[in-house]
Amino acid sequence: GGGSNDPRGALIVLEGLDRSGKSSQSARLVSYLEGIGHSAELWRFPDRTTSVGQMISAYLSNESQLDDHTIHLLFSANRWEKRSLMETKLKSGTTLIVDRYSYSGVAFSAAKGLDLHWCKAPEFGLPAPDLVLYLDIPPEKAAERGGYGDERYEQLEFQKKVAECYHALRDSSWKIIDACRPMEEIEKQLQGIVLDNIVACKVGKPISQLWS
Ligand code: FDM
Ligand code: MG
Repeated sequence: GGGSNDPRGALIVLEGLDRSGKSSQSARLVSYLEGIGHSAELWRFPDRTTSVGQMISAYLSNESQLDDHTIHLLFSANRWEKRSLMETKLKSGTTLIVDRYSYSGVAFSAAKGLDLHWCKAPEFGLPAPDLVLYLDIPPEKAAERGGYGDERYEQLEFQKKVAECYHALRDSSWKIIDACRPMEEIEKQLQGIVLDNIVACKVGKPISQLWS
């Protein structure tokens, strides 16, 4: 293994509002893929383990205050600091299932009123996902599920704005998943879509860059 002609892994991102089921479905997907013999890893952004990630975490838990532009750039920096490892893993054949990515970065900042194009700019050149699974749920329904914590952004009125901003980011790599259905039904649907996508990547589709 490891040769440059070996099949690469797929970069698969789950996006959606808080409480849409991203984290549960990401974890289930990785267990499923590993169970059928694929090399797969669960990643998430923000990655709170790095020093940039710790600044982000302090901001989200309201322990620190930051200018909206500053925190936006920190979220982006948190992806850039993981870029080379991301590319290494993909090239070595590992599929990455990523819980939130640049779309969260843009949608949450644009929902505060920052310019959409300004928000997208620092993401230019990051690896583009092969597939974005958008777990679609009305903000009111997500809020009804309970389990919003005390972190910044976990409020219904703000989530409504985030949903609108997500909408503006949809492109051909997106699959809209009805996230109001039972968890097992969604899980089965995602397994099928992801397997097809992994196969497509193995037959030589190159990794592209945001935003394409
Ligand atoms: N979030 C997440 C952003 O505002 N920008 C980003 O780039 C990313 C990746 O951080 F409210 C927001 C989305 C969410 C918060 O995410 C923490 P988790 O998934 O709840 O940890
Ligand atoms: Mg959260």
